[in-house]
Amino acid sequence: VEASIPEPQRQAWLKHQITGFEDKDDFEKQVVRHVETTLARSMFNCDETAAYAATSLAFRDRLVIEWNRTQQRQTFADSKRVYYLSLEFLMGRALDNAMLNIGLKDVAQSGLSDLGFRVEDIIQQEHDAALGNGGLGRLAACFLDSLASLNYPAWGYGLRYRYGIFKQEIIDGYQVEVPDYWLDFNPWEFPRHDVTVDIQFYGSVNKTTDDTGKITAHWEGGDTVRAVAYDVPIPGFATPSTNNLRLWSSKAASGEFDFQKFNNGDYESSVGDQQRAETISAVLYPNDNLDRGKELRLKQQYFWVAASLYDIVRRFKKTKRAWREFPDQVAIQLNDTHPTLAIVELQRILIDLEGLDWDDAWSIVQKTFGYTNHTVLPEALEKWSVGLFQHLLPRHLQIIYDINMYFLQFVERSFPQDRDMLRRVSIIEESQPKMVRMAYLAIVGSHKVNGVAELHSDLIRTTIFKDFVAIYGPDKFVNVTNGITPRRWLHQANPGLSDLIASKAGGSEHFLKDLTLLNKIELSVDDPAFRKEWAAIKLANKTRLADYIKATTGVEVSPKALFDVQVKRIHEYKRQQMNIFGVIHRYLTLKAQTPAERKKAQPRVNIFGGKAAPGYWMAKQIIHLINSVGAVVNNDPDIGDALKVIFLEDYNVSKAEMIIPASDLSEHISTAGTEASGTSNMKFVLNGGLIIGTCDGANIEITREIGEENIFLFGNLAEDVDDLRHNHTYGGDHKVDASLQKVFAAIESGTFGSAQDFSGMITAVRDHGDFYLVSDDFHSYLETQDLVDKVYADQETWVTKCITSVARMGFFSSDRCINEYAEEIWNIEPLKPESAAGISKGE
Ligand code: GP0
Repeated sequence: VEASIPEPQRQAWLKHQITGFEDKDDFEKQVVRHVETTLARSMFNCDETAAYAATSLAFRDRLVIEWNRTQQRQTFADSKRVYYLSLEFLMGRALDNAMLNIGLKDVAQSGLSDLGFRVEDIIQQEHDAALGNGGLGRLAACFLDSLASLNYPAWGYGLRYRYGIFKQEIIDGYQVEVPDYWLDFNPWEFPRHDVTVDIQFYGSVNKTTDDTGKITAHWEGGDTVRAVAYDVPIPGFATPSTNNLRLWSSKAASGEFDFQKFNNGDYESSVGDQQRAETISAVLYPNDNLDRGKELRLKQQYFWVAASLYDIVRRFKKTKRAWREFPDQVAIQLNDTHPTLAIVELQRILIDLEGLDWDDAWSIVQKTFGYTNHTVLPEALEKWSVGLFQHLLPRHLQIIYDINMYFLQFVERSFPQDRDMLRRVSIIEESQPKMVRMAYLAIVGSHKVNGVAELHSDLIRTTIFKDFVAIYGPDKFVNVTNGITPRRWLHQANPGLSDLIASKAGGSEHFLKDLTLLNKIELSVDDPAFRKEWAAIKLANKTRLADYIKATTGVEVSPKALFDVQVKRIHEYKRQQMNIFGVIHRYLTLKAQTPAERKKAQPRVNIFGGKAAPGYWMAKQIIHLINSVGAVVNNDPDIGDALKVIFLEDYNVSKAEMIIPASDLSEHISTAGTEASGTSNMKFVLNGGLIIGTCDGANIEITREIGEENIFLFGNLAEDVDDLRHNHTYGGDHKVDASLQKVFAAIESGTFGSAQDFSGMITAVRDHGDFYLVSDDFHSYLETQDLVDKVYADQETWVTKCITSVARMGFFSSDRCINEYAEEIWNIEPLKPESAAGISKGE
């Protein structure tokens, strides 16, 4: 390509090679230029919003230059790429991350100060990019950071929702949802109006036979919607590599209007078509760990998957390679079953459009895909009705039936004696109505299936996917324990602690790229100066959070109290109800004490945060109870600083960055066997907080790494859950724990407002089988919380546990996790820029 450009023109281009700013003076110049030309403002009306915009644009200029180079480098090297398909990317803010990853935050800080601004205030101007619900979406964002930081040739593909996860307001103690329109000003995306794909829906299938007798299917008619690419640059840390996140936006295929209709005077309906098309990428579905089976959701999935595959195939075709080499050039990872249609779509492209034989095509498909499972909860496993498929994607349904037929023939040959096997593993569930089981389709079409923590991977092998292990053998099912990026979750969120660690662990450029270097700080665990600084940093982080609590809720909390935090989506399986029942128990205990006894109690602040899915009635009831308990406890003069209960509104990524570093104790208390991994558990420990948790998800591996003396584990084990549940229903004398009964009595006597408002939470435990084992675990939970108080009272011991834990957290970097995917699933290599050190110089 480059050779085709004539020499004089080449010289002209090269002479004017663009570079980003390098130093403070340069930075200021770029900011002023953007204020005056891009924003058409001046020093007289440059407010913080404008300063944020101009600063972002100055950084964006730098990113774009490296991003172009990275893409060129990857194209020239013709290296294998990985494509991470995720319906959710919970990115949070971009500016602070860009400053730190590029390594020029200091420059920006002093430059902004010269111009009259504080960098912290400017960073706060940015709206979170909240295109995700919870752990699954944030994991995808951490993965993008690691992929770029490790120089892997990788793209993310997702949807550009006009509305991300709703904004949560708490009004009179109840959650109210407000739309999150976040695109008013977004400097981090580049619309690519020239990169579009027309996506087909509905219609019908015709088959034709050629002279040789070969049958070809043609999908015809129906509606067309246009996908437009929006690109978001993803900077690596301490490397020039800058990857791409491509998000698709929908619009009417005919452009602005259907001119036919418009000219016929049917203006309204021509605008209506436009709006219908735009609906596809309008809004993120706000459910976490729940499948709702809505038609628009399936439309979103196909729209996104078809546009992404068209793009990937187009890129591959430019290399002029043979189709069988496709899996040597392309790895596609399916983040949960949401993109499973990609399997069917690639098979369709290969057989219907490219004319490959079924078997050749299918072998390419299987080698290309990997599937990550994120949950064993049955209500979260995706199924779509055959009728809906037939209507929306008739050709895809035929291909699914064929995939299933060949698969079942294979199973029948291997297990001729097990007749029930075919019914159990069929991709089509023979229910009323018939359903397509997406997880089964994903397994059949992938070469590797992974769980996200050891316990979870064991559970999928022995429970929900047991038959498939028998069919394919154990090697297809692997574990890749989740990880988090230490750049955002330590360096950015907790600069004080990051700097202190860096002083012992070889500098931040080193330990943030090789998190196992954290172990160096264990040598300083007894160093009084180090310990003092450590404690001071925690106190400063808690003071910052206390100020925020005061400003947003009006409640005054003491930064000296033990901060006990549970922030995550509200879900019965995550058991915020158990936490608030425990808080009520503590309140009742304090009330029964004399003032002198109360003085001796460990003061605590219980902090909650998290969104409930708008249709999740029980989760909303839990939020309401937390707020109602807070209203009573926080205003009870008997209690004072001994106990405060806070619900922080609208928990999101940027709030997590403030809350997590301020925690002493965080709660990860899901019913054993239900939380696939959890990732905030890792963030809290990395920031010098201890955790109270069940033997579930990654808590188990955290315990193995940091030592069981450094974690507060309690509760029943996953292997006992089924028996306990069975006993609740059939055991006869199922009795609610005595302390919990007292809590229920207090609620029912109206201590926290109308008892009726909370009756669902009580009957779930007392009368409806206590599916989540709240009563079974309650006693051990309370005992363990008492133990926490005892240990916390001895601050020397506490700090030792914190430092030791952080020192042993190296394993949980998403860099380790991405390297495992690269080696065991994708078979890709990093593509290092020539001088990875010269981050501000490019190559
Ligand atoms: C799993 F199935 N997760 C789902 C889902 O729909 N949404 C979602 O966020 C989460 C798991 O619950 C997790 O255990 C896990 O760490 C995360 O996916 C990433 O693997 C905690 O959030």
